[in-house]
Amino acid sequence: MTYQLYIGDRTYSSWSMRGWLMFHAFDIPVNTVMAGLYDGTLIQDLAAVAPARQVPAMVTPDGAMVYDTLAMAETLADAHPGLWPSDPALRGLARSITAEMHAGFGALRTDCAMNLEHAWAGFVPSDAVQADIARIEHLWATAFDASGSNTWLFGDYSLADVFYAPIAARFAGHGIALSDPAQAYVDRHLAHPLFRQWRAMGLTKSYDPRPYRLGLQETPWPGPARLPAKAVDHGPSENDTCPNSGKAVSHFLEVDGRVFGYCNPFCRDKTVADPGAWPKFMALYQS
Ligand SMILES: N[C@@H](CCC(=O)N[C@@H](CS)C(=O)NCC(=O)O)C(=O)O
Repeated sequence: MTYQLYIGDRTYSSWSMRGWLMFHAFDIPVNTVMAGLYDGTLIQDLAAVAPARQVPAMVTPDGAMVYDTLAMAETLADAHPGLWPSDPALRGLARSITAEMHAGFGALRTDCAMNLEHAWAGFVPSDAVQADIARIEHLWATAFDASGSNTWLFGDYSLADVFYAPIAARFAGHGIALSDPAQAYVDRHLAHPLFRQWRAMGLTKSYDPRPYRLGLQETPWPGPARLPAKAVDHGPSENDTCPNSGKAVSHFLEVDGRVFGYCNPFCRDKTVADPGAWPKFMALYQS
């Protein structure tokens, strides 16, 4: 038995992103179950983890049900070393700024929904949003000062970074002007392979109507440049077996006039969305 993780739509569910990152960033094996956050089936899809009524939620290998990201983080940290900073003072600070994120920043969360599909041009933060931004920048600067890190908040990627990854997405998606260190931290999240993989999986699903419209101009997502790839109907492909499963290929994509195959549409489509996010694809492409 392994962990079961229930998540909602990847493009929009910032809490689900945290739940997923807290497994994958630390190589904790997990089976993921999609719940219909935007399909009206959320409560019935979460029946196995009642009384949870929001995503994410998880079931531990021992059968314990845990349904809130902070509770999930501490439950995983109890069982797996290395999720929080090892230094007690840094660990206390990391827990504090994580708890503040979990409980706060209501104006930012209300006005700047996470939407990994594209960015907006011309967003003007209200005073309340600006105050949240200033507070977050202050917390990030405090973490960098205390840890001496100029990469992740406390040196190695920790649960604090997990909780601020969707904040980075909200800042990037709304073109929020930041100090250089804060912008570098946002860019680091956008370039992180797991962030890119999460986003690419989200982009395999389309929405009509699309949620969270702001009536502003849409601009391309500001993360690393995407290799131009498109789905194609037919092979033959350079590879006979799927890079992920080893099974025979049946679904195809084209990059730079070269065709590659996968054994199912989801793996093909998430690779089309961002080929560079997937090391096994890039190994094939660069071979
Ligand atoms: N405090 C919760 C918040 C989870 C949350 O708000 N999840 C949203 C999706 S991002 C949700 O399930 N919304 C559906 C609803 O509230 O009915 C946590 O930290 O896990």
